[in-house]
Amino acid sequence: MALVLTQLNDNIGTIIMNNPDHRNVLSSKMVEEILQALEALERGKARVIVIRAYAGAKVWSAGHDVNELPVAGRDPLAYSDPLVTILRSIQASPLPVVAMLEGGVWGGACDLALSCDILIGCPTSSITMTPAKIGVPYNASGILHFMGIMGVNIAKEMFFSAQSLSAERAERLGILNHMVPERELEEFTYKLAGNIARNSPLSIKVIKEQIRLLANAHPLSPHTFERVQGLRRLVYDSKDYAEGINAFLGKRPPVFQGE
Ligand code: YXS
Repeated sequence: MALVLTQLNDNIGTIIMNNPDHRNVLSSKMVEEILQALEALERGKARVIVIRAYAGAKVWSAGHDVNELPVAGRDPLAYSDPLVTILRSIQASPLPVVAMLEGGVWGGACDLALSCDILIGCPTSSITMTPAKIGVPYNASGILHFMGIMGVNIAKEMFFSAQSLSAERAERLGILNHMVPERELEEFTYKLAGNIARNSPLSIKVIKEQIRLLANAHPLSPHTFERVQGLRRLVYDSKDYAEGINAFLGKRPPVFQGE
């Protein structure tokens, strides 16, 4: 059964994550289907893309599939990881991508939403960053992404506490472009998408790529890069990383030892 539905109306493409039983978890299969939908819409007549969950979702996406996190000793968010790949694809897409958020956004799904160009939520769309809850060392590009969008202090609070950020606060902080009542979410999203679709696609494509290039222009010495990778290895090589995953799969709270 397809995990993703794709639609195209009036130059507006829609990618619907449609796996309610597993809360739209970003399994490699789900990610592959999102990627195929994105590439098909880019080749077609779409001028803007909306990515959303099935209507009425209480969970937009539960994030990375914990069953697919590698055992301790391997980088859980490596460059070629399916989730990390789709983040780059959305950020590099020539089309503006609008995240229509209803329901909770968890873990790597937060980075998926934040990789979109415009985020529109409703009161049910909370945002929860979970690496510390599971013992995962988030990756450098993801952390820079969060810092750039919400600032260092809010990023630290989200990563350290793994507590949910309400949609109201997310809008106040500029993480959501808009928060609208749930019953108006779809109409509001597609009205904005329609405005975008009527503008110059070439101008938008170039401006989006300029913003991406300038936002990622971080001079990082090889030494600093290697130090970051070494720090992350301390975590994904740790007993805590294995404990976090086993606790999640065993549906019990983790007991972290700090080693
Ligand atoms: O037990 P069954 O087979 O029915 O499956 C259950 C859950 O196990 C499954 N599921 C997941 N499976 C793998 N990976 C997940 N992330 C995941 N989330 C859920 O979906 C079925 C229904 O889940 P259930 O019964 O818990 O649904 P619920 O409505 O009571 O609760 C919805 C959630 C989202 C509050 C709850 O499922 C939940 O807390 N899920 C985990 C959210 C989370 O911690 N995600 C972060 C994953 S790790 C990640 O994204 C990155 C590596 S990082 O952490 O670095 O950002």
